[in-house]
Order: sequence, then structure tokens, then C-alpha cells
Amino acid sequence: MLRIDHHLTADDLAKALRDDAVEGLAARPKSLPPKWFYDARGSGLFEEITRLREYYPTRAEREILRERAGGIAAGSGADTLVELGAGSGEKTRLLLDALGDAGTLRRFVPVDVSGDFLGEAAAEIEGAYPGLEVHAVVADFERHLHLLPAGGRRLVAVLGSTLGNQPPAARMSFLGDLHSGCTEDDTLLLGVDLVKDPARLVAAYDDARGVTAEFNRNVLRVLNRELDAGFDPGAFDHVAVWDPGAEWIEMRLRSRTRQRVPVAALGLTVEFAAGEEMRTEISAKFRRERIEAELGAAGFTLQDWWPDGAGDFAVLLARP
Ligand code: AVJ
Repeated sequence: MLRIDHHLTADDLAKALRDDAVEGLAARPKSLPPKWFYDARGSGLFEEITRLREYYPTRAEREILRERAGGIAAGSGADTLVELGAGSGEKTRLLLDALGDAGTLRRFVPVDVSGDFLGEAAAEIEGAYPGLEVHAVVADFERHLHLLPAGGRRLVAVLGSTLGNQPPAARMSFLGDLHSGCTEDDTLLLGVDLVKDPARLVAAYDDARGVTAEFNRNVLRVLNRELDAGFDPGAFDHVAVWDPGAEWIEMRLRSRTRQRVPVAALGLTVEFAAGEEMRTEISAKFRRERIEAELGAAGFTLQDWWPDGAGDFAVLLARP
């Protein structure tokens, strides 16, 4: 049985993009939220990134889930998998199979901002798991956690180190909201990328083939299409830097020249100085003690910590 709840309409998304663009393009330094990367082209480029030699997180997390899915199912006893930032890929199936093998699986709740993507993923999973109740939710999980289906014993999964896209303050309120929506029967499953040699971190976000550079520039194409803007993506250089203080990778777009860019839908023209950089994403990297402290501050208790063999990435289970 497949059901889809829509808490975000196309109009909501259009308005959110307009608001983010007005705020971010007027900010000093300019910035845009990373959620706007993922139109069809951006999602395709991200899939390509996950297969790059330099981009280790996806492979590392998959290795852990293959090895630990049984322990995750046993450790959670969940009858429901809630996946924030839904996949339909191998990682989702590893968890569904493990919960199925444990005999507890009843329901899958994929949550994503993109209704198109979610519809396809949910239908795929429904076809592959006869009898599984699939309840898809089109929502912004940074704002709509209180609207997720409740009840049952839920394994709430935030994989891929997506948590790292949020700076500390936003992470704290996200984890706090997540905690307030949990009962003692729920379990949190997090994938977190770990602090390591900055050269490896930068390479993972600035690959030799330039796929990440294209992914980064794609947000300008989204603005051009959705806001009738006049960005020339070729007039911006891709930048990926490690911030040792914040312990995050920062992706930016650097304007090669002094330029004025019209954004017709907003009725404004944006000026860039030569060399000016606009921030397009942060990807925070974690240490065990720091994520344990952040989880604790939100009311969670770390229950299991599973790093991959190389110690590059970790998957953890936490209890509310
Ligand atoms: C999907 C947000 C986890 O931060 O590593 C990949 C996105 N950005 N390469 C990440 C991303 C550049 C990815 N997340």
C-alpha cells in the first residue's frame, strides 16, 4: 500500500527559493542553501559524485551498513524505517532487508523535499517489498518533523552525513526537534563523516574530473531557470576549502570578474566584485566526542558507534 503526504507544494518551494535568494544574495558574504543543488541535473551529478574515487563517504557508509545492518535491526527492534532525505538505493534496501529478516518490518516512511523523486523511490520500494506499508512524506525535514507519521517503533535514519550540511546552531535545533518527536520506542540512525587529513577532505569536494565543480555551478542554473536570472556559470570558479576552526569543508563559487547579474523574478541586479566568493555549502566533519555531546545536548544517548575499517566515516545508533 502506497500513500504520499504533501506538506510542501511546488508553490511553497518556489517561495522558499525566492526568499533564500533574496536573503543569500544580499548577505555578506553571499550564500545560498545547499538544498537548491538537487534539481534533476544536480541529483544526477550527486549520484556521479558518489561514484568518484576521491569521494569516499558513500562507499564507507555502505561498507558499514552491509556489516552492521543486522546489529542495527536488533539494536532498534524497529517496525518502521523513517528515512530523512529518502533514498531508494542500496542503503535503504540494506536496512529494509535487515528489519525484514528480524521479522519486525511493517512500514517505510521516506521523507524528501522532492515529490517527483519521492514518488519514484516509494513506488520502487513498494514493488520490491510486497506487503510493506509505504507512507511517503513530501516535506522539508528541517521544518516539518512534527508532521511525520508517529506510532510504532521507528528507526529514524539520517544517512550520508547530511547532518553535516547544517552549521552547529541549526544542527542543535534539528536534533532537538527530532528528539521532541521521538518516543522511547524510537531509535536514531546517523551517518557522520569524520575529521581526517584535510588533503583527502578537499579532494573529496574538488575532484580531478570536475564533477563537483559542475555540481556546485549547477545551483546557478537553478536560479537562472526558477528566478529568470542571468548567471553565466562559466564566469565562476569552483572553490572547496577546509575550515580547521569550524572543522567543515566549505564549497564556494568565486566570481572571475567584476560582474552584474540580473535576477528578473526578484527585480534586482546582483553585483559581484572580481574574486568575490559566494558560499554554497558546508559539510561538517565530526569527532566521536563532539557528535556524542551534540546528541546529548538534544536529549539523545549514544548506544552504538560503528566506524568503517579505515576510520573515515561512522554510523551510530542513539536512543531518545
Ligand atoms: C549529500 C550533503 C552529504 O555534504 O558530502 C557531495 C553533498 N557536496 N559533494 C556532502 C556533497 C559535495 C553531500 N551530502
